[in-house]
Amino acid sequence: MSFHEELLRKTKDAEEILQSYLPKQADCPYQQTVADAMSYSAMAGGKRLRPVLMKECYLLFGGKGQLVEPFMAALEMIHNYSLVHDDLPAMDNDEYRRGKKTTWKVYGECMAILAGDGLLNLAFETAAEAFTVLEKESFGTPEEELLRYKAVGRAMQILGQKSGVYGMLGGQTADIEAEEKEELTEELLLFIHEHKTAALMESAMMIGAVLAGASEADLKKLERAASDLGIAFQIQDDILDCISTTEVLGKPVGSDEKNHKLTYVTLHGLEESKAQVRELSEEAIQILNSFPQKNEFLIQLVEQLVNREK
Ligand code: GRG
Repeated sequence: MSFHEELLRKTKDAEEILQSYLPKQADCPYQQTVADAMSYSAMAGGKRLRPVLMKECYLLFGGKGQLVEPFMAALEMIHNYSLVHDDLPAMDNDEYRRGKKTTWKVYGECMAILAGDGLLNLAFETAAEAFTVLEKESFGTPEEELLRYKAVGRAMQILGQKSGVYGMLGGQTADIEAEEKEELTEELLLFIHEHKTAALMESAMMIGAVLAGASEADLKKLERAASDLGIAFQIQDDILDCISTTEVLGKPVGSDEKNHKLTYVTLHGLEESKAQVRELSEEAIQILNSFPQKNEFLIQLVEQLVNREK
């Protein structure tokens, strides 16, 4: 099977797992509209990159069975909540995402706010389902079982930390306030990329590893690789905003320039930005290759992400 066929299969698997945890019609007698808005945004396409990355890190550290699945769905819910809220008139005021109307354009602002809140809450309810998996699957001796319970607790901590005030939400705050600033320093730009974008990649890769039983030392290394990957991914996003087309990206291009937004590209130019993407992705791959365990698909995925065209 080629890399692209394998990626397609893994993306589809991640999507099916996500769908299985979305609200059920029978459970939503008077809240069907918000449940529909949640499903609309979660199932509107998307690369499903974070759950796929999580599963590959789970496999890298020898993870087996379904323990990782509730967390794959949970992280994708958090990612989708952030996009729903980011598109709102009070934030980026965007009408299109992934080639479709944004959630607030279809369901109105109130429902879009509630749909984002709903996805964020459902994410933690879903992650807690990992405890149900633990009750059903056998993970060896009582001591090994206890370690798995602890790992699920640690994974929930990472999930909250990397998406909240110390992670993505913190990055979004700094990004919004940076729009009012005359000058954007390199330090602030890095803080924004590291928190707004890289934190969820770190969450994905660290949770996959921790659930498979990786040590704290390995988690630290993986956090660095994911940070490199996340920053490279964001710089590539800024590059694509300059050089791609609306048809390819499924959203307006040139928005950074239109909104007078300072990015790595406006700060350093296209060529240096491309070189930085290469350098960061090489470091991420070097870290991944330093583990005794190997996952060739994961390495190819990292290469593909930073060279992506949409
Ligand atoms: C509202 C708390 C809060 C945060 C919003 C995610 C975000 C923060 C803003 C969206 C805009 C943006 C450029 C974020 C940087 C991360 C990024 C490139 C997100 C898009 O991720 P993809 O390309 O999206 O994986 P798909 O559509 O493939 O799921």
